[in-house]
Amino acid sequence: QARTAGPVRSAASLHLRAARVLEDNWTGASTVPSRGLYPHQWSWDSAFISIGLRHLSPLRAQTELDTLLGAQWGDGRIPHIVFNPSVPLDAYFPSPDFWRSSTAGRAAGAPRTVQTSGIVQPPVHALAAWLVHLSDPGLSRSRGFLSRVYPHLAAWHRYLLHRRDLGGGGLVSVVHPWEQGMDNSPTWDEPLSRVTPAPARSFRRADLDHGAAEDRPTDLDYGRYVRLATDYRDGEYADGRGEFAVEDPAFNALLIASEHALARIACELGAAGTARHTRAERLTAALVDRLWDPAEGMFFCRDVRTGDLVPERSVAGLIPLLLPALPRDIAAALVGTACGPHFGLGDTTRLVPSYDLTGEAFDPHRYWRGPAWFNTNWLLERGLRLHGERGRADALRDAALRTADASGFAEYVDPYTGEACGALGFSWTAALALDLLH
Ligand code: 9YW
Repeated sequence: QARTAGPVRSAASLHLRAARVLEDNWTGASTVPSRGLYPHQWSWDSAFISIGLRHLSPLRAQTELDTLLGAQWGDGRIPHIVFNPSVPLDAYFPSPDFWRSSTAGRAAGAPRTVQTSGIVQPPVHALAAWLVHLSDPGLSRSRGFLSRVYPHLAAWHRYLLHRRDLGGGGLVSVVHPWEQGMDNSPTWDEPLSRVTPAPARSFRRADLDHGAAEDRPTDLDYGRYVRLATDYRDGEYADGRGEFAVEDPAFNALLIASEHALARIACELGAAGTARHTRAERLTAALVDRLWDPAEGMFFCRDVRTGDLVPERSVAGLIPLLLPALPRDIAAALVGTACGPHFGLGDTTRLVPSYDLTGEAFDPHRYWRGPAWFNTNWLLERGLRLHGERGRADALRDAALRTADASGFAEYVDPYTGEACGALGFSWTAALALDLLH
């Protein structure tokens, strides 16, 4: 892919610093998102991390994904956390004794030897596996990487498409805000308001030991997260019963992008990929049909329990720009919205914020309620490039590289100033910066 040389002053030193972050966060078989705050393996983090690791060590990138897939459940779900048994229980909440995967998850086929959570995260994995393969096809073939991961990834997509089509329109629903990955996005405020929070004294938040309370979700949010997860666990992780079910455009777009990647993987393995490409196109049509709002020029979440679209503008509603089969007029409208007053791309913001700059709930420092994140900006950079917006893609790439570097590879940043928020030395920030450098 041709890219103009970036104006980052020293690409070599940025490369070294990003590599050091990933080195420090490597545990021997996988990478923690952040040493203090998130001391286990997270699902979509690992996918993004492997996309950067492939530029340092394709072998380590393969291992990252192999380790995650080793914790897959019998029903095909890839858990959002794989717990490291040597980390003390109180280092992260909710810990393995909360999820109780090996007992409560038995019916759903949770592994016996490793402890995991019971919810999922966005399916970036097949896309990551394909990109990891491309970084060193010789090594990948000699180690049978794609033939090993393919059945796991196919089962993962099957789980989502068959067990999680809770709205009946062909799209996948998330059953917890943590599943979509943007934990406290204002999008969840309305659907979460119906959930009775677990009492604050019934759990202890470990995140506040590491992050500033004003940058993190509130206690009320946490009470509701805990209630939803407890109910899911107590129902033995069976799908379709919970109070919370939402079709999210980013989660579904990532599934579709990964389905296209799985088609390429099938071809590489000597099978036909056509059926998967066709399915990805059908899913793209369903996404447009169910979640596109032509008047607003972006995608919205659908609350499956009420049937209504949730009228909050989140960066999740721009992520479908990633899709190759998106109609041209929709891609153009998304670019217009990204560059308009709500997200300020190329205008008022350095990086695309996680939430509407003009929204009532906007807060430039609070987690997914305004700050800019590097994974979403990486996805948008790809989408812009895919749809021929090379100038904008180059500018966004340069801004992401500068901001990643200047912020010490922060977890998220103030979208206007680039000021670091959350943890520093955050793995996917370093990994995706490495990918943008190459
Ligand atoms: C938490 C690890 C995870 C990310 C999520 C992010 C946060 C975990 O951290 O959730 O305890 O709040 O929201 O997307 O995968 O980096």
